[in-house]
Amino acid sequence: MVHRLRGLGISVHGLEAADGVGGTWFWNRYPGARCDSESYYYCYAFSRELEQEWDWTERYPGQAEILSYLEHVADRFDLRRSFSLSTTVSSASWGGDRWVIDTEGGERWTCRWLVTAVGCLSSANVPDIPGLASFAGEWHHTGQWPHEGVDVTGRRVGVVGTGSTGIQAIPVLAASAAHLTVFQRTANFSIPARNAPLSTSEAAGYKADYAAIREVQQASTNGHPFVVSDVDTLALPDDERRALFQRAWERGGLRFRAAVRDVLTDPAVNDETSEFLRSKIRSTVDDPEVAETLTPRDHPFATKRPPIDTDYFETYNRPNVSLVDVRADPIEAVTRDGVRLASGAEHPLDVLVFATGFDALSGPLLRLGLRGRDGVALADAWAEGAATYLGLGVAGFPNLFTITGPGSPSVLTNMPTSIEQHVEWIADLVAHLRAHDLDAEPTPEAQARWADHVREAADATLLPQAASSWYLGANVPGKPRVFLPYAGGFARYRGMCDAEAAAGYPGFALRSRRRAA
Ligand code: NA7
Repeated sequence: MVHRLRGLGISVHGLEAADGVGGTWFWNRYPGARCDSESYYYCYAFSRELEQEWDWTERYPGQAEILSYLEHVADRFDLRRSFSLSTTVSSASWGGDRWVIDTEGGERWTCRWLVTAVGCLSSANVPDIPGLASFAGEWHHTGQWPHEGVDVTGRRVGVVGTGSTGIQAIPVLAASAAHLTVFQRTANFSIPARNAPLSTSEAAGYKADYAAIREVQQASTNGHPFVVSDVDTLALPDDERRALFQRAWERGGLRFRAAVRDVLTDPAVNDETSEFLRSKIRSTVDDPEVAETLTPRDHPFATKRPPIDTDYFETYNRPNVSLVDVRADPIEAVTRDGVRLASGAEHPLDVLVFATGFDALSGPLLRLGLRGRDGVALADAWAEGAATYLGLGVAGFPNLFTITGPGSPSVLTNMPTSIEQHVEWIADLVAHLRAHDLDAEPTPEAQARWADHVREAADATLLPQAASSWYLGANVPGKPRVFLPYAGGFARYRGMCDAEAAAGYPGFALRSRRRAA
């Protein structure tokens, strides 16, 4: 965004809480942290030179490699001089013709346009468990992992949470801990990632093919360069359907879903797929009771963010790993020595890891302390749940634009693809506002129509069936239940954003600054 606005000759400055660039990949340094998108497309597409000069080393990039890439981008485009690091925004208020931004360090900034790039998964959700302060060992949330690392060698480690993060961290922690106890609330589906080094010829092939790869991404449902299979899975004889699932399983990763048409819209297709994945858990995990506890039965496959893994289910065959079902026997307290369950069972621990996720999508925006027209707080405007127009702006908050905000495809897509689409769109709008000396904010009517459409798009899929999903805000106690990302597909969404711009932004109230002055 900074690079793009600079290119338009607009004075731009970035405020960043961390003391380095990298966002998610700056903070999430837990063991096993790795991207679920493949490296050749989990990257920027705006610079052909950048695409050609950067060499990824693995099929899925690890945290350290993505962080180096982002540092490289910051240097290559000379972006650091436009950022204040270690600068946390404490509040941002619309002052009638500009935003006034205060930081925790006592600085004040003003600007005409405020663009948020706070990420969808940056507000850590640490469960409020009684007694945590009394724990004599060390505890960490995976999204705030110490930079110096945590040596678990020979120690008793507990992990709470089996989402994408827990599923990545558990096998790596188990390899060095004396004992690992996994506290599972909801059993999860997971597909093997099949990570591997990227060969020189594969990498060269991708580089030669980038134009076509980007085209497929732009035309896709979720920003990945996969073409969804047109095979009618249910029409296949049982053995052929199983062979199709097996081939997709062997290929691994998020591509699995592209092999199964209608998996998120047709309950019968989803049932078949879910059952195949359950059979894989049974055939991988030696102890049938442990396998049963690990088997998801309360939500259809992919209605919660579907993790991909390296040896996740295999890890439960290790003698130093135990699984505790905290849905059956909830965590009652953290004690000085470990975790106590409702039944009274005690699990002594030296290190407790919270892989408990985030106050997703709306949480990072609410933490900014935004106040719009008439001093209305975003927290009040969103008391019934996050509401935006196109996920790009909020009624009552003039000249505020939200990169991958709630109501946009964001977390249902390959994030760099969605981020770049928003950056381009916001830059065009800002250029338009500058050229015509206008302020802009979504109209309440456009925002209400969009909320209906976001709900309809989710309801046309099986996604709302996962009752405990963070897509719905269900993971954070007291958070209003609203389906947050836009499930209507990336290409369709991009088309609607383009149409909005081409029509002169009819969903926005555009007010002349001259008249206001
Ligand atoms: P997720 O996907 O929100 O997973 C969090 C996990 O922690 C999930 O298994 C939760 O169970 C569990 N959890 C949360 N709170 C508790 C409490 N209080 N007690 C027990 N268990 C709990 O977060 P991740 O970090 O794994 O992944 C987030 C995204 O980051 C990921 O999808 C990628 O896009 C990157 P639940 O399912 O809610 O019952």
